[in-house]
Amino acid sequence: MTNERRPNVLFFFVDNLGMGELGCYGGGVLRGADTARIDSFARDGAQMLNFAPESQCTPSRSALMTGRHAIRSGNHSVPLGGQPYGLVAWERTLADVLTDDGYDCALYGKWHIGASEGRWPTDHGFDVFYGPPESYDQCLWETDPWYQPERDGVSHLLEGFKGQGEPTRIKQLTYDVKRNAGREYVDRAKAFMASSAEKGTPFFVHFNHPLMHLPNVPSDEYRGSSGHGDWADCLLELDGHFGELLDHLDDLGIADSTIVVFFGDNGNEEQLLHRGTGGYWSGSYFTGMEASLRTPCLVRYPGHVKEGMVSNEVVHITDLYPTVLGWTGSDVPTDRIIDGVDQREFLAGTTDESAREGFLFWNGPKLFGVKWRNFKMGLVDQKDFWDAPKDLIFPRIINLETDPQEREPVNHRYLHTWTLNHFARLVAAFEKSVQQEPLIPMGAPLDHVPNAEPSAQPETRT
Ligand SMILES: [Ca+2]
Repeated sequence: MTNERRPNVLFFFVDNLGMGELGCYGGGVLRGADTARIDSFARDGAQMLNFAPESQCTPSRSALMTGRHAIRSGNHSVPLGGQPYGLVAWERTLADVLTDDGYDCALYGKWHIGASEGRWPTDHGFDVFYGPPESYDQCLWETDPWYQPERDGVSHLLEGFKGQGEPTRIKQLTYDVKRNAGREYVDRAKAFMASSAEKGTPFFVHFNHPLMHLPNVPSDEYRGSSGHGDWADCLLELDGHFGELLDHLDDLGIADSTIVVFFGDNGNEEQLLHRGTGGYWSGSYFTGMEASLRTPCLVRYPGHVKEGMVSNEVVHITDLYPTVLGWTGSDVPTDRIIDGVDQREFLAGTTDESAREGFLFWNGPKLFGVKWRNFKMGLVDQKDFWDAPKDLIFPRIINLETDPQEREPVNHRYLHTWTLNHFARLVAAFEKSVQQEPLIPMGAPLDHVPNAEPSAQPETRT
């Protein structure tokens, strides 16, 4: 495929976006913020009601970039306290593949799947990276009376370029820098898209907004904009920044040739001062509850995605990998397990059914359950982030159509135990795939290749 025919790709990836925040998902004015631009965008393409991220920031980002469950890549948990982590060199990210097909690739905002030599975004296909190495909570350090920067370390916003080694420290990641980082990312993304469009080179812009990750405090630009407090101001900021990027595509005359995906990386934040909402669904991120297993996802690609489509079919974040690479005319790697399935026909409206029936879900290294159509098999009881997980003596089967709040341990009228056949089938398929390609352990060396070390397979607790 020649570059003239290849579409651009813009991901607008929102941190910790609960299902109850946006107007098109039953939030909006109920949250004090009319998210009119996002809601209007939803009607221009496909709106997913059952789009599954993974349950934490790092695993979701790993799954999105590789098309593989994070457990396969050793990125199943958010890294804590400087332990080695991240993608091994063997992994092929979306940007690795698109770079080989002539794309300009940029990442703005959080990466969170490697902060050491060989694991930066600029080592995995991105020409440009501007963002923090890890998580935004580090911007709160400087507000903490017990923090001493010379003793405890300092987090920075970084800028990196492909082929130039370690990214450069631009400035300390302070509370005010975090608040206004979205503005910086928008300006940089607009300049990058304009430059590529002018050259006639297709681009992949992976835009990671710093909202709705704590601290959820609006930028100078949006402070007081809603009249309903910080949270609503933040929602208006998201809406405004997304609208600004859409307007930019229009101004460049490339809206029709650009795949735009607006989506979250996981469910709603739970920490008290920055608590989000899963809306219709119960629970928080870092759990196996539906609020953790769903996040908004809107896809627009004129002529390829059905306008006005709204669906409760199961779609998984790994599906974006083969789907986007299908649209860009790129080859999906065949030398490794890819969990994502191609959803192009489903999104085009050619069929009403998703290309997948369900998926396994983990929290950290532990299998928490399996979803299959409107049913869920839970293996662990844990509602919110800080609740202690409890192993269940018998799998809990939930029919999400009759018990969306997941209040009953079992449907006493029907029991639904026949669904265990389907759950067992999905688990068996995963276990078979692990025999074919061992899981990469967390913290594996950069040059680790899974098939070369079959004995390296960690416990999967399945
Ligand atoms: Ca997140």
